[in-house]
Amino acid sequence: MALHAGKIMAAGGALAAMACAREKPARIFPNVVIILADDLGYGDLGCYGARNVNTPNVDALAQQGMRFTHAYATASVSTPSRYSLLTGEYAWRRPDTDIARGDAGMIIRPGQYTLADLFKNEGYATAVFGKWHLGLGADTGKQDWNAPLPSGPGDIGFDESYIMAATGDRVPCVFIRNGRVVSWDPEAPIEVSYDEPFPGEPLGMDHPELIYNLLPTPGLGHNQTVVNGIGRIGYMKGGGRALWKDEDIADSITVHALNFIRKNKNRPFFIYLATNDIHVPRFPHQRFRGESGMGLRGDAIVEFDWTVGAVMDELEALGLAGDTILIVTSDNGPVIEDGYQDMAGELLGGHDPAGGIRGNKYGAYEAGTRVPLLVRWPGHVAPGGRSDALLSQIDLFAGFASMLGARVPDGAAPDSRNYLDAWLGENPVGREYVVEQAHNRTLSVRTAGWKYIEPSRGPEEYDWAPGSETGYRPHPQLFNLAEDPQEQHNVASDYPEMVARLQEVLTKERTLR
Ligand code: NG6
Ligand code: CA
Repeated sequence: MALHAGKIMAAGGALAAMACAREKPARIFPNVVIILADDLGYGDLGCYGARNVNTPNVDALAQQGMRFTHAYATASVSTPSRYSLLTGEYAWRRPDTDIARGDAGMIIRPGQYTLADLFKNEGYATAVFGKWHLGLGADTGKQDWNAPLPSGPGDIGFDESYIMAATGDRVPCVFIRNGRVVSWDPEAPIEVSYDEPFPGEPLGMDHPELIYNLLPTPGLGHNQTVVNGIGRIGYMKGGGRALWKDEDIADSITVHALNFIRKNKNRPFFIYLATNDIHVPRFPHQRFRGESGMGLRGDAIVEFDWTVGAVMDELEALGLAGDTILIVTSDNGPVIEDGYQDMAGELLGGHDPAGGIRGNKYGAYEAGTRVPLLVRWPGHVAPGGRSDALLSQIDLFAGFASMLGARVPDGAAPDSRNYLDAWLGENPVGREYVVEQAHNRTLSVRTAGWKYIEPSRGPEEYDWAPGSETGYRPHPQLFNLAEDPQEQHNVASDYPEMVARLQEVLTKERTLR
């Protein structure tokens, strides 16, 4: 194993001294870049069988690294998925980790030990760019967006942040850099509410003439405040020149990440690059329009691929590719109709965003949480390989802690397990099981051969996500994935012992601690 000696020296005497003091010569400090797509499905990339869209950069990454076929996000929606990735704790252990409003207070508490803390404490420069969706400030709805926010990513281990507070379809529609609104406009102070509209401020529902870029789907919200000719969830006043232009979001996130890489090229860095692509509103830059033949959703995939390529090129240009673990994955599965009239379904042309498995974002079936996942680390991860090991994103924490030889505080990352060998392609098995969470907190367990979905009350389809299935049933569901990879035949009554065993796994996980 090549020691990242240059990085150790450059990171400062303290780090080098620490490494010596602990007499652990095998400690290595590669850069780590996690590129997390939003709502990118298991089948949405060329190297996972996508049709009608080319993703040459991600496909090249697959050629240079390992492509995983059974890697899982922890939840089938964003906030709990990201919470678990960054904290190593199942989001369902806490009541306040569901899809967050744009004015949510900090969900990860400043005192919590995060993946960013882990790297920071080992001497890394740490940063987050892009979609946050984990709350800012102390209290929901109480932020003053015109002043430095009292708490944010900087309080949970990120040296630098350049983020969207929540999602592209939620106010406030501004970027926040290190706790301050970027290009804050004194002429247009910002107010945000998720309770009451601001008197005198026009809303999309009453003023369709303001919506000139992307129409909301009737009945599916996204018709409150209008920004950049697109209706949003939530009420916002002001913003002026600080308001984002959706078509520039990918560029602005990517350029900040590239600058950070350049600035920190001589010391180890950890980057959590959470793209806005391919979440709604899908509104990629003009140069990507028409590139996919699938309309805006496909073009957003092309834009995502461009971001990945830009990072790869920068690492290459700086001679850092060999010293960097680059991971590309997604926060949850795909969705077609998610509230805007972007023709995503009509233009699929035979493309299957779920890549042949059942389900979607929000739901409990496989495609809700089984996501593309690629790992490149030249010299450590064999190029061009495929692994069927069971992986969960919740294990990034323990895996990296082990790689760094780092001690984490008692109680930190309680659900994260060290499967670094599987992540690096050395262990073909990985986890014995993964636990997956659907939007209404229904839990599933997936083993190598079986999938169990616990009984739950909830609609088979949310009326606000037509065409997506939840997988919720009032009775237990068991699928023999070896014979029935598409989860078509519930065999729970044929295998009561397997049902009991997997339910027991969930009961045990729930009662831990
Ligand atoms: C839903 C939104 C959807 C999306 C989702 C969160 C409606 C009708 N739908 O409530 O558009 O924003 O929340 O997606 O409002 S996630 O990927 O961030 O979890
Ligand atoms: Ca998402």
